[in-house]
Amino acid sequence: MSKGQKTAFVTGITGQDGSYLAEFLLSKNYRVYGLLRRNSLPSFGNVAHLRHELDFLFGDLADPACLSMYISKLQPDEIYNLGSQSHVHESWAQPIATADQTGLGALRIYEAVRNVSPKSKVYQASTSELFGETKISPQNEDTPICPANPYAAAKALAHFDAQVYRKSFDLFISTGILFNHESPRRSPDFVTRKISLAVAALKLGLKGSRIPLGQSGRPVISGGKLELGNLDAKRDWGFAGDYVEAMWLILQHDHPDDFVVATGEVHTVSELCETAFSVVGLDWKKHVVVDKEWIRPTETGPLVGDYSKIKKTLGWQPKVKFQELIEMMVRSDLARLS
Ligand code: GDR
Repeated sequence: MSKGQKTAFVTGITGQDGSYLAEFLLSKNYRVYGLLRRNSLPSFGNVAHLRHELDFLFGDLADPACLSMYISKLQPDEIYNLGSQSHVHESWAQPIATADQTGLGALRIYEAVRNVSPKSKVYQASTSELFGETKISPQNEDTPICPANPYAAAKALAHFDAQVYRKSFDLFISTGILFNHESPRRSPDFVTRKISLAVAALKLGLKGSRIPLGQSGRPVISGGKLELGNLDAKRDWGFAGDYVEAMWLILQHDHPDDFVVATGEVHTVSELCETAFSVVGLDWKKHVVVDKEWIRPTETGPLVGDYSKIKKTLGWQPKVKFQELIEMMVRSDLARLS
């Protein structure tokens, strides 16, 4: 390790955010250690292209002993806790695993930091889902936290404990309350990527086994139709590549705090469909049907963030706009599937 080089320990490194953050930190000359769950075959997910530049450590957010061992050994300057069961819909099917990974996983990191590396700064990935069915719009750092699904309840534990540990033990634990953030690396379990893959498959006229798999491992189109849930849901969609810079800035601040990271723009799922289909000149209404299976027991939102605090304090603002983001995703899937 070169003199003065900073070290970062990242959980969730193989995910969308982990991969953009790893690229960002490497560009700033960090030594980056990523926690990787052991599989029978190595699986590097979104960081396969960086596997020679990153240091991987086999472990699990479920295991406090391994977290403590790594954090004690590395004494990392910065820890980014991005690992979680991050799918809202799935959290009703896996409420206990979600609480364990998403809620207790964060607490295990805070405990390890408190006990063996109190100088490490911690970034905790909080979420707009904390605001649940709020009537306040836009939401900011003072909007009441009111979870409406098991995922958000687990994230609320992690969020509140970040504040509790910060105050009780004088630790540098900050949170970024990130609104939806997407990219071509997004898993097809999430609505933006499910749509961009379906649009590309429809435009290219893919049939049978050439149709890519989407949510829950099912083909993204069936009988020429894209099956979606709530088309009226309202979200604030930004670009993941912009948001990882916010994570880093949050840890460069002179004290730990909570920051909303968002674009301040709200769109419905219908508008998202319209935008994505229009990139390839198709009429979304001819291809989208509602399937009750994807409708959630409770819906959150309208979720739209007020990012004025991070703009004023850290000078961060989003660069990629909604239209550009969706176009980027559709074009990337067209190229990938062609
Ligand atoms: P979200 O993202 O739950 O907001 O959480 P997702 O893309 O899953 O849903 C966004 C909205 O689209 C509606 N929707 C559908 N969603 C999916 N996945 N599939 C569908 O077919 C579909 N049809 C309509 C949903 O009801 C919802 O309103 C994401 C995750 O990344 C979280 O981990 C993160 O914390 C938040 O964003 C901020």
